[in-house]
Amino acid sequence: MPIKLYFLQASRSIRTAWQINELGLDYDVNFSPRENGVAPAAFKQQAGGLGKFPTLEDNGVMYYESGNICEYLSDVYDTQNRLLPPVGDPARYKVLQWVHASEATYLLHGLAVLYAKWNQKDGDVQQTIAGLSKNMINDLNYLESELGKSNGKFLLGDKLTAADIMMHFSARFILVRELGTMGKTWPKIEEWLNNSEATASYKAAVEKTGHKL
Ligand SMILES: N[C@@H](CCC(=O)N[C@@H](CS)C(=O)NCC(=O)O)C(=O)O
Repeated sequence: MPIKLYFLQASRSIRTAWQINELGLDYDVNFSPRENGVAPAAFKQQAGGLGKFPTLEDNGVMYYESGNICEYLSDVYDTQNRLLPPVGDPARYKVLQWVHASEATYLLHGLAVLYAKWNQKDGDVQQTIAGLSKNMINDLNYLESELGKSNGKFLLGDKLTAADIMMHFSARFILVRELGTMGKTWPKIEEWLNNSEATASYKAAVEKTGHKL
């Protein structure tokens, strides 16, 4: 049975679809649009766990958390270690640094802004956002400077890695939704996002899933 990807529209699920396409694997997509901005209850129930997406089903086992799914797919299907170097190789931990940062730093800081916009009822929300934007701008400046050190069109050189696959959604989402960016622009980030989106595997993932932010 092929891998099944539970894909919520406009979500991190695109990371998993992109990686599966990059690895050349066969997969089925169980797609759901959002309802009032969130995942429909029945879709959450089907996926189990916390009811968050992406969710991956492979050989009867459910996998959760996009970073965990990324490591699972790499360990099991990336036999040449193209996207994630082997255990013990220092290069692996450079990639994993970004895999973890994509959630634990970039989206942590970006979503803080989104949740303030959605939920703050009293006081000056713009002041809250201005405070939260300090972390966000610092993070994006760091990404910009690391891209400046890359000797290729991807984060860690001229080859796509799991670092790009995980970080792409975080950066694109933060920039498109203007989460604490305070009108600033980051040209190297923009160029890298465009390079990522120009890969055949990313395009195939978008075509297969209908992903749209
Ligand atoms: N840390 C998790 C976050 C998963 C998550 O929160 N996904 C969002 C979409 S990007 C979701 O499923 N939201 C649906 C909802 O809560 O209704 C991961 O990386 O997979």
